[in-house]
Formats: sequence, structure tokens, C-alpha cells
Amino acid sequence: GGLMSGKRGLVMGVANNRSIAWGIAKAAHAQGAKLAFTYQGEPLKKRVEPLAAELDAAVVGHCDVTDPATIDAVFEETQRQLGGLDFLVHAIAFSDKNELDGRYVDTTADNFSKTMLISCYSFTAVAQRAEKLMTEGGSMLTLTYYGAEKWMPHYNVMGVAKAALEASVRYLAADLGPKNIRVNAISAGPIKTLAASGIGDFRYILKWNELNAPLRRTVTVDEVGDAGVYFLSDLGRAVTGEVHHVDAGYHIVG
Ligand code: 0WD
Repeated sequence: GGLMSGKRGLVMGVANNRSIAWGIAKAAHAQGAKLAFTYQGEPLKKRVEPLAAELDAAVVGHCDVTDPATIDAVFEETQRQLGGLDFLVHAIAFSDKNELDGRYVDTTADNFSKTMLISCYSFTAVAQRAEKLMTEGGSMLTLTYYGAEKWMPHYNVMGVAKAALEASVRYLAADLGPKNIRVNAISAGPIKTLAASGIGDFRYILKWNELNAPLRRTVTVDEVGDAGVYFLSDLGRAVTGEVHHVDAGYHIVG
């Protein structure tokens, strides 16, 4: 049984057991979903394989979203192993650590392009492939942050990329809606993950959220996962193009 029994999903962006993608994967699995994971490079393969085994999930290979051939390969492998796709989780972002500190105005063209490619365009790139596998409709979910909407210290070029990602959610939702494919984003509150550790003064941001969010605390990957189930299951069947905050309410005060 479960809200997601019979649904097949590809999860991209598990780096370790603190990843937001891992929280979403656990919640989907608990509701009966069948999962496949990608990993980025050999070092992460060693971390992802045992996690996948815990959820009886397939591992469909290495995917670096800057290399389109690896995107094609993991979608071919997903089709082979799952026989189609009902949902997709995109939890991928990257920017040069040196530019997640100091001033946005100092962003280089090179890192701007790289940040946009990995953190924004990659969602569209995977949506193109996933559309072909979602023959009976589906649900695509990406992760964003409040720094897309408002200035946040040190978030810089990533905030600009997340703003573009949120806009792309709306354009993708319009394009894919006629095929009953829904496209949404969760705007998660700050969580101490590998990616977050690259952001300057991150501990201070966590503390600030704890003191100022209406719920007076930060959020966990499991809580983001539970919200993810709403979007990925039929509970969210009439919801598309949405950016949903799972942030203990911080966005109403910050
Ligand atoms: O506070 C936070 N942690 C928040 C994260 C608040 C709100 C949103 N997010 C977003 C992030 O921006 C990202 O889009 O959630 C998503 C997942 O991030 P995470 O769970 O915080 O971080 P992490 O566990 O590090 O997973 C991100 C992964 C990468 O890990 P590392 O740390 O090795 O860069 O994204 C993947 C990689 O596995 N990734 C890539 N995958 C394929 N190709 C690439 C790439 N080129 N670059 C990074």
C-alpha cells in the first residue's frame, strides 16, 4: 500500500545521508515508491550504493549534468530498469565556493555560466529526457531557496540561479501540463548539508532562522521529504508551477 505504490521515480542529487534528496527518497519509499538513484563521480558512488540498497533502489549510473552524454545514459538505464517513469527529483546545485562569500558584484562570467548550467539549466535538461519516459503523466520536483526571492548574505550568484530555476519551473509546467506532467519546486529552509557547507557564515544563517522563523526552529530533510510526497503523489494532482516553502515559515518574516 502507500500513497506512492506503483510509482517509479528517479532521484538525482544524493551525496550522502544528509542530502535533501535522501530525505525525499526515504519519504517516497515509505509510501511504496520504486526508486532509482544517480551519483556524481566515483567517490559518491561508494556513498550512494549502500543508501540505495537500504531502499531497495536501483543505481542507474554516473551523471554529471555538465556532460549531456551522462544524462542520456542514466535515463536510458532508468527506462531499462524501471520500464518508465512517474516522478523525478532534481536536487542538484553548484557554484564556486569562493563566490558564495563576499559580494555578488564580484561574480566572474565563468562561474556565473557554470552555476547557471548546473543549478538551473540542468533541471530543464533532465525534464527533456524525463518527459519521454513519463508516458502516463508524471511529477517533477526541484529544490530552491529563499535567496531567489530576497537578498541573502553570501548566497550571491546562487540566488540569481535559483530565481531563474523558479522561473523555469513555471515555463516547464506550462509546456508539460497538457501531458499531465506537473512541475514544482520546494523552497527549503537552510539545512546543514555538504552543499550548504560551501556557503559563507552558514551557521549564522541557521541560527538566524531558528530565532526568527514562526516555528522557532529550522527544518529537517525528513520534513522536506514529507512535503515532497504531496507533490510527487496523487495528493498534489491539481498542483503545478508552484514554489512551496518548507521553511518553518521564515519566508513571511525574512
Ligand atoms: O540549506 C540547504 N541545504 C538548502 C538546499 C536549502 C534550499 C535548497 N537547497 C537545494 C540545493 O541548492 C540543491 O539544489 O537543495 C538541493 C540539494 O542540496 P543539498 O541536499 O543541500 O546538498 P548535497 O547533499 O551536497 O547535494 C547536492 C548535490 C551534490 O553534492 P556535492 O555536495 O558533492 O556538490 O548536487 C550534486 C552532487 O551530488 N551535483 C551534481 N550532480 C550532477 N552533476 C553536480 C553535477 N555537475 N554538481 C553537484
